[in-house]
Amino acid sequence: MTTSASAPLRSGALLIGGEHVSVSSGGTHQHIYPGNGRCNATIPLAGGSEVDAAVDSSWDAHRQWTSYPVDRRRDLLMNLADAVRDHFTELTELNVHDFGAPISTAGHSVLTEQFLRYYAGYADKAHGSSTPVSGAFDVNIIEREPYGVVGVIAPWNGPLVVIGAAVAPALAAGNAVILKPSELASLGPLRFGELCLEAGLPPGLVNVLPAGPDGGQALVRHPRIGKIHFTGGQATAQKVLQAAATNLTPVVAELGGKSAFLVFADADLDASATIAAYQGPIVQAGQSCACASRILVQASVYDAFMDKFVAAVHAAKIGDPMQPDVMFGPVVSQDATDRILRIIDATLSERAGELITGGNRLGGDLADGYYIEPTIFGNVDNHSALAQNETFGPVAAVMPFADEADAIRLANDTRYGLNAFIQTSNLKRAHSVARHLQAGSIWVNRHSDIEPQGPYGGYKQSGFGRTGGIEGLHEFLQTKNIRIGMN
Ligand code: TXE
Repeated sequence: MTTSASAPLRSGALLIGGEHVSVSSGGTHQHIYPGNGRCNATIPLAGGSEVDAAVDSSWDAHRQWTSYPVDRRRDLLMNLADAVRDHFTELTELNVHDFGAPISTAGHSVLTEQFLRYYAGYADKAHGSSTPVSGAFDVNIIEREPYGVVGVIAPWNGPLVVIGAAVAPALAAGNAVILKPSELASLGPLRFGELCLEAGLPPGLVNVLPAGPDGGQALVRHPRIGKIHFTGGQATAQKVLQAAATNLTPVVAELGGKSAFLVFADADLDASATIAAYQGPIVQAGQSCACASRILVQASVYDAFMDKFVAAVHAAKIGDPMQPDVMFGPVVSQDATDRILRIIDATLSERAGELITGGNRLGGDLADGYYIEPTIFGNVDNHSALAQNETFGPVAAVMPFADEADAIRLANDTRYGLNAFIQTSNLKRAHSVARHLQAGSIWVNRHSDIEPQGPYGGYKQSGFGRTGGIEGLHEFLQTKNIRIGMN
């Protein structure tokens, strides 16, 4: 079976100053559709010269943007939210074409719209304050000012989410944005850039520069970039921070995780199994920063939970991401396929866990796509590579714990700290355990659900800085203190 979305060949582009650029100095990327392994787009990649042009264009647009009254900026961001809403179907399908997310869970632009509306509301409220000072008649004013031009580097697995979480607050704070999507997922971001123009934002206020590592480095190193907002993996974040050191450019880092999903004996095991399946190997085939990749189960209910968990994972329909009833789709690329199968093989050869289900690449009708069976390992050693490294694929590591203290110890025994999940009917325990978990976002009796109202970000090596909430706005404002002598 070839997937029904044997995606039509599209041409990508850069968007600089409101103009499409299809010939660039960074080469091109032949984009492969993960559902059938065939090229569905040719993407021009930005190099240093396109970054320079985008920076010039962005500073011009920033000056124009900050000349607008704040209520006009607010209204234009609301217009953009309306445009995103009105193009939901198109943006969802572009998500599928970009990285093979099943269309049933690819409606990320709903979040883009939510973040745009939330931060539009701040556009005319991102104010400073004043404070009394020792000189009785002096005036002391605390201003909050935009950086000017900021760079937003997005991962392939959720560019529209990152656009909402980072581009929306940056614009509301008065900045212009150079958005660098991953070369693996730039069709949706490019369409977003076009919608910015259609909504009436100044050309160049949101420039879209698909690029690989070289273009990304050129952006980070550029001396006229005020701040970098990076979302991606730890290894890349280290390269970004090294490049940012060139000009001491501040960075926000939203990175990966190895999130623990705790199931206590008093939890609703049916609900816990369903949430763990969804949050673990199923959604986006485990390719989510919020993936519950370590499932810790109280020993007394371990077997009962495992039976339910396996059944819930097997209940997810596997197939063509464009089919609305499909819940489980391909991983993003051949490289990802090879990397994940290596992790499975190493776990087996090291005897780091018992293979309960899965472990193979799917063939037959799906052989042309990058499909790996949802895989569960049981009784996993928490010090194993499987338990300590982000797999970013459909592989769950399940292990037992004795009691609350043991659960907290195991959950925190990781270099990451992005999310943690607690399943229990005892909310005193939930609150106490949540206080002891070293993670930026704790979810109790539910799956993760990023919303603009709650700040999201990592502890430890899952990053620093926050998206969402007033914290997310302040990431794009600098503080200036002005004291006026009046004596
Ligand atoms: O990341 P990569 P991917 C994390 C997720 C996983 C990773 C997957 O946990 O670790 O993102 O996304 C660009 N200089 N999150 O594979 O490879 C690259 O082109 C500058 C966490 O895309 O790190 C892409 O645009 N840029 C998140 C971006 O960096 C460089 C939620 C990320 O690439 C570069 C979603 C370089 N040297 C995913 N090399 C959260 N915490 O919210 C590559 N890039």
